[in-house]
Amino acid sequence: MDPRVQQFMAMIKARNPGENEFHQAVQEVAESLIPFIEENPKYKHAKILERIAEPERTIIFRVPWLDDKGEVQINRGFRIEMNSAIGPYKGGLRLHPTVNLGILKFLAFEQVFKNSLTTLPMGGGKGGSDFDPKGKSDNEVMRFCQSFMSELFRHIGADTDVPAGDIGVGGREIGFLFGQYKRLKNEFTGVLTGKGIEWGGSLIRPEATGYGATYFAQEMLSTRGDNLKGKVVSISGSGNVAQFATEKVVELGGKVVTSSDSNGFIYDPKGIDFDKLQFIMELKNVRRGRIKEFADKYGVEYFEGKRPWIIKCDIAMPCATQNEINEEEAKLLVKNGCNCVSEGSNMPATPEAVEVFLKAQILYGPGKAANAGGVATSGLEMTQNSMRLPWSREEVDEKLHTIMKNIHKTCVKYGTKENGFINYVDGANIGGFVKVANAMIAQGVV
Ligand code: NDP
Ligand code: 2IT
Repeated sequence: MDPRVQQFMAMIKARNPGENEFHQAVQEVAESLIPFIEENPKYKHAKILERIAEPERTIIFRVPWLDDKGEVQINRGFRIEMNSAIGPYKGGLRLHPTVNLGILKFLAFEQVFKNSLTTLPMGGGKGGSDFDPKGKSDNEVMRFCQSFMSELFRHIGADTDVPAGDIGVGGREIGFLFGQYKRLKNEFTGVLTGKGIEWGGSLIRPEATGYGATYFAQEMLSTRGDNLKGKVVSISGSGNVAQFATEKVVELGGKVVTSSDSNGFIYDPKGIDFDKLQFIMELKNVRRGRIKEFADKYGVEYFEGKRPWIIKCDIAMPCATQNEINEEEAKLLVKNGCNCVSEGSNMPATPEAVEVFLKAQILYGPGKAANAGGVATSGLEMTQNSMRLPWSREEVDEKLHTIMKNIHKTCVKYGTKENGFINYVDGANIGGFVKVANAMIAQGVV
């Protein structure tokens, strides 16, 4: 490892003990940025990298709520307000039993660069709780959300910090959170994104992350004169991002052969068509069941406790969670002929897996570029809320598509190596950094 990176990481690890995912996310960025900063000493003198890795504010709070039996439950709530140099803090809320400070700091840190890449005026933040929505009734989820917002409301606002969805937070949760915010503040504002279409939401926001990751794959493929037509695509997850990535891939002529949840994955060699996708959407969004049911219904294979990367594919789109592709799986993907990875989830590849993709010089689009379509469309929702005027589906989709093309261009600008290989990791890290760093310098030592 570069000794400058090593020294920087020693400081990060000492200041943030035990926060492994945060260390991982910072190290990847430091490896791209430290050489760049050496060439641009103004960033070094202003200690931008040191400042950008320290949250502006970290809020941790108790979330007590009553379950359906009348028993008191206690969860922990978080909001990491990472960086506001180019706009209000912006980023999702995650509800999952694994949520802790280190995971949310990694997500908030990546969000800063991602949001900058969108070209929209959004700073970075992330929040959530170790609450597990699985197996909870709608009323329990509502009581949790109301309690969570009863503290969070004093820290957020349409011009301060604008949360949205992430794992475990979709339209239902945003509704409960918004209702409680409005009640406490007596204000109807665009304080959250991912709202329902009848009450301030944007068309295409539910689709945006999955669509965007597919548009990004399309852009990467086009650099090699290729496209999605006839390609076999493996997708992990079966939630919001996975569902709409599947929809767009199928629309563009690809064949999606896998879908998964935390219990296992299904392999459908004929491909998941729109009817089968409809089944997944109903299964996951309404009945909240397990993906195994797909295998039972359509008579395809189900792999309990396994991830989809053992299946031969041309393109892989991880859309579930962090560190869901390890070194061995990355090697297998490459060996099986996969030449494009577009990340719908945040930091799905371990550092060793990333190394495998970069060494093989395949098209590797890291989450902070490839999945930026979600937050970009959140930015478009904020714009519509400020104007108090909604845009049509076509208008939002076109803007999303243009934003993804521009993010790809930025990655090409900052990530193209001497031999012509586009290192999208460097491209996204440097491309996301410059605007935030310049804004921080302009705003002084704050
Ligand atoms: P959802 O909650 O809608 O879906 C998550 C999916 O991933 C489910 O299928 C879930 O399975 C699976 N999953 C979650 N945790 C794990 C785990 N630890 N191991 C295996 N599988 C798991 O979330 P989203 O689709 O919104 O988010 C998916 C990813 O995309 C996350 O990394 C998120 O940060 C990222 N992302 C989301 C954006 C958005 O707009 N929603 C924007 C950009 C990135 P199960 O049901 O069994 O838990
Ligand atoms: O990781 C992400 O970019 C998100 N979960 C979406 C954040 C947002 O504010 O829309």
